[in-house]
Amino acid sequence: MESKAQRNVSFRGSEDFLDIELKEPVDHAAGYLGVREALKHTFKEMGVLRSMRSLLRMNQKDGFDCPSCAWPDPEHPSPVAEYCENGAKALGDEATTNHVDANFFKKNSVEELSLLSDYELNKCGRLVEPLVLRPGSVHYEPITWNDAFQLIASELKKLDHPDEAIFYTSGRSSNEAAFLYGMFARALGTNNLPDCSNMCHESSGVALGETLGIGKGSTTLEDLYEAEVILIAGQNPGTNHPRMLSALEKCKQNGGKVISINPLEESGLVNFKNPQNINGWIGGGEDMADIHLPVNINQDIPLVKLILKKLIALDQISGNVFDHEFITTYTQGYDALLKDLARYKDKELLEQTGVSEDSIDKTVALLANKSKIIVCWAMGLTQHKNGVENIREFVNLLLLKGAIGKPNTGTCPVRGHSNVQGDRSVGIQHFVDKGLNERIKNYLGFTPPDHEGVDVVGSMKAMYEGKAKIFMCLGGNFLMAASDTEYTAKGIQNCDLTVQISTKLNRTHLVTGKTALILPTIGRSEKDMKDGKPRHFTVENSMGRVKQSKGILKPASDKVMSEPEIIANIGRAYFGDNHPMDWKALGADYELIRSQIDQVAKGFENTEERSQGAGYYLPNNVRNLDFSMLPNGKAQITINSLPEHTLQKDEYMLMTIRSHDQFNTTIYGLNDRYRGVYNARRVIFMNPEDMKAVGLKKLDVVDITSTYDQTVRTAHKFKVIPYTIPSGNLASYFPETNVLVPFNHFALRSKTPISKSIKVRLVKK
Ligand SMILES: Nc1nc2c(c(=O)[nH]1)N[C@H]1C(S)=C(S)[C@@H](COP(=O)(O)OP(=O)(O)OC[C@H]3O[C@@H](n4cnc5c(=O)[nH]c(N)nc54)[C@H](O)[C@@H]3O)O[C@H]1N2
Ligand SMILES: Nc1nc2c(c(=O)[nH]1)N[C@H]1C(S)=C(S)[C@@H](COP(=O)(O)OP(=O)(O)OC[C@H]3O[C@@H](n4cnc5c(=O)[nH]c(N)nc54)[C@H](O)[C@@H]3O)O[C@H]1N2
Ligand code: SF4
Ligand SMILES: [Mo]
Repeated sequence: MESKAQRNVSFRGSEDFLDIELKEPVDHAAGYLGVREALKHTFKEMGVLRSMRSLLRMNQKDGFDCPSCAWPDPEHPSPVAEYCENGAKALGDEATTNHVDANFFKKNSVEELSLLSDYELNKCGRLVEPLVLRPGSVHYEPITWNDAFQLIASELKKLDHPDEAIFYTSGRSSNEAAFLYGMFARALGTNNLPDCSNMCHESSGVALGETLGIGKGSTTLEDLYEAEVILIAGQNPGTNHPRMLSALEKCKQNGGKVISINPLEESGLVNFKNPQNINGWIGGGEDMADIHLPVNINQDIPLVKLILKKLIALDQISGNVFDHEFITTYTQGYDALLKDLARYKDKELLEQTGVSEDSIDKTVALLANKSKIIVCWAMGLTQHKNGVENIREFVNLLLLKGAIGKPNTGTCPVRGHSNVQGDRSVGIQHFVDKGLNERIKNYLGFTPPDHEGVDVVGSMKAMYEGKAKIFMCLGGNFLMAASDTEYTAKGIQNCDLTVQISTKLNRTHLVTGKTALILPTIGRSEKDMKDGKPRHFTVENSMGRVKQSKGILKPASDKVMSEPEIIANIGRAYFGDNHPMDWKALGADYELIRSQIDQVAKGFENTEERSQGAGYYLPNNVRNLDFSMLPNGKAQITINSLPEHTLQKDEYMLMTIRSHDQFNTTIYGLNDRYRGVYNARRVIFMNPEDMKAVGLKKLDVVDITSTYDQTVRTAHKFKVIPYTIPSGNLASYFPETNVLVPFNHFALRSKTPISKSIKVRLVKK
């Protein structure tokens, strides 16, 4: 069912070109330039004094957790600076002194604002008071908090079924807020709890759950320091997890080797200057990757298969390349895997990878002799049709080498948002967990629904088909993050009510349901006061450690409210004061929320005390080599087929990636320093030989089209940039290219959209 846009809003914003400038990509990450860039941005956004004061408290024991990525802090943080360039940018972005208030919306209609680019929208600043967009109106206007809560409650009461409401979460929320949110949805009667991780590491969760019995990674930060080999597949740490480079540096100083598996030679992996030590300021820096394997997009499975085949051949001679005792004791499926691998021809696998045999042989020689191996990965593995299989194939490698559950070994899915892992741990999930439901019944006193809810892809479809009427978002920018932007926009516009609990203005505030609410919230870096006392909340990092975070800055305005309080108020407005969950008390007292988390969420215990200081690790069965929850009580070696990768003669494989100047849909700036691109985002990176073959020249303008199920989708006007990328592969930025990702093509089982392998054509303008 298609619906007419109720307001004349743009889904994409400005598509104009600015004065693009190209330079050589930088050959090293961080160092002096990184720090200078970060401080420049942060000073401009939030002033010098506030910046210095808050940066010193970021990632420190009595301070606040960096709002950017989920990379863990060391147990003993450096007292001077425990942050990176992008952490500082995230802080500056959140704590900006630019504000958007009711007056701003009085002057600017949503139709006018929608013509701005995502970069310009974010620059407008912090949302500082609750606002409502009434049916038919094009201007947001002020609303009191109480009226906003009553409006939500009355709309929810009109629903025929609780499944007509959808509750999205982005991974920046605290454990406390996410817990209340998840329990509110369940108390209402729905598991419609889509989450940004559905678009992110869901493939990792599924693959690791199937093979190792837990959807999380098994390594700790300290494990990386003394690993012998770290493989980094489909991840760009120099931009997205910059402090990971310090851990890699430590590993290398201890004699470890780093192998990068990536179609691109990403900056931080080539050369890294650590701004925290003197060599990093003035010296030549470290060469991070000892071996770089420039694999074709989505050809990691053939690559790992070939590595395994070569290791098997060596093992058959020496008998000690694989850990046979480990394989017999802890795994099942070894013989079946050997049999399956024998079906493949080395030469065909090699051709598919696009990598030189010499560098694969070097990798094999390195892996053959080592046992302390860690695999790190991110979106380059998860966002493909075969995302789950990609990860299972790397797990095979680890299991054969016995590199699981022992010190300095294991799986390291590097998470995105700072608390995306915690949100899932405290109950943001659309599927039914019987154990969780039992505990909710026993400890919280209500019966949660026992039917599955919708994930991100399911939400898009439900809204498009008019099956969902209320769409609420705890953070994030659903419209620009989800695939198939125009489809998603139509879906959102079908809703009666959309509610955004947010810090910064974004396009999901402009493309809305008939009625829309903006509920502005306190940021990570800001003080959360109650009765004159500051409150803290808890987060879980990428390696499963739970710790406290306490903001230090004055909130953006006295009209913003904390996330837990907003949710508790909605709970109270809907359920009143006679509900088994005491919403009023929960909104006021986070300690009470934490005690409920301890009772209901798996592995949490005595959080109030244990989350102090460096915090505590949640239980992880892999670290104890306990696979009792899996078939025959063993870790599963799996058989994974080769990815489907047929391209028509004029087609290319496109990956949608992040620039150095963005956090997901939040565009901090228009430069991608590490890739040498300045003042532009509508660019497409292309192999120079491929350009020559089709007569394209540097900075030529093309439309990018994708055709799936006879539907042609177009991303308009991109400038071509010659770049070191394997032939047949293209790269472009997300979210500008999300219009190309079909809503109904996603990873099998995890349903993560195929954002890293889109078949496209280029049409010269
Ligand atoms: N500064 C900053 N930090 C961030 C974010 C941000 O936007 N900005 N986002 C956060 C979030 S939510 C996430 S999920 C993470 C994302 O962190 P990343 O996953 O590092 O982010 P992407 O830019 O999507 O990069 C994917 C990498 O995979 C490579 N790649 C793509 N396809 C393939 C493939 O088929 N095989 C292999 N081997 N490699 C491939 C790309 O070249 C690229 O280097 O970062 C988090 N941290
Ligand atoms: N094509 C393509 N699409 C992708 C990806 C890709 O690589 N390619 N990556 C996917 C991935 S990995 C992810 S995680 C998603 C990201 O999807 P989302 O999490 O939905 O998007 P973000 O851009 O992180 O959300 C930014 C907004 O969050 C709000 N916000 C920021 N901080 C806070 C806070 O503390 N509290 C609250 N309540 N709100 C806050 C601000 O209003 C800001 O505008 O995108 C996915 N989409
Ligand atoms: S690595 Fe990630 S968490 Fe650490 S300071 Fe940088 S952006 Fe923040
Ligand atoms: Mo993510």
